[in-house]
Amino acid sequence: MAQRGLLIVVEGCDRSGKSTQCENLVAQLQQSGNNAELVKFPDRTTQTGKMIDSYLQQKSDLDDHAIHLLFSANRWEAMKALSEKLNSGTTLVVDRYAFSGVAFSSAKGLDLEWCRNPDIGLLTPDIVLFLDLTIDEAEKRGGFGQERYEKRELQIKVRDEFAKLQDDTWKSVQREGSTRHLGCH
Ligand code: DGP
Ligand code: NA
Ligand code: NA
Repeated sequence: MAQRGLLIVVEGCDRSGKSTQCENLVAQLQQSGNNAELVKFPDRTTQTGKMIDSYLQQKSDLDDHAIHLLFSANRWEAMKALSEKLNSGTTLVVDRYAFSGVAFSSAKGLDLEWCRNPDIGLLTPDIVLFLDLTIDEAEKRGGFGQERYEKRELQIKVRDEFAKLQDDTWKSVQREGSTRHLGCH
């Protein structure tokens, strides 16, 4: 049987450079002979993903709790396929995961523990890479886009919520210009 792949989660605020770093990491893993694939949440292609996409583009409105549960469902529906890939030896680099779920919803004012519950039982990451960047730096890198959460005040709160979530599996990667440490191990 193949050795199980690693579940590597990459988290950060919007404009932290996550997408590029995820692509680089997958390419590096592949070049060094590993089976590796990129996974992105939310997956906007599924039924739940289409509702999430519409909400993020502000084409529809949803109760904060309801959208929180949709984001979680969007992860749950992928678990079987991801589990099979890991078991067959593929390492997965995951662009956003349950930490984003908790950080964004609790930044909007929902109770942190309530936010954690729906994601309990998802595959546990082997490592979480947190790309830290101050919101000032994020804005300098081209500014935020037009989506619902891409606003300075909310992003500042999201970064504070992420700081509450870190544990031993986290490695905080200080992006250029980031001054505040979220716990380097
Ligand atoms: P992205 O496609 O990575 O740009 O993510 C879309 C936006 O949704 C971004 O502002 C982060 C936010 N987001 C990602 N996952 C979740 C989640 O599970 N819950 C909430 N509330 N927001 C999320
Ligand atoms: Na975004
Ligand atoms: Na939400």
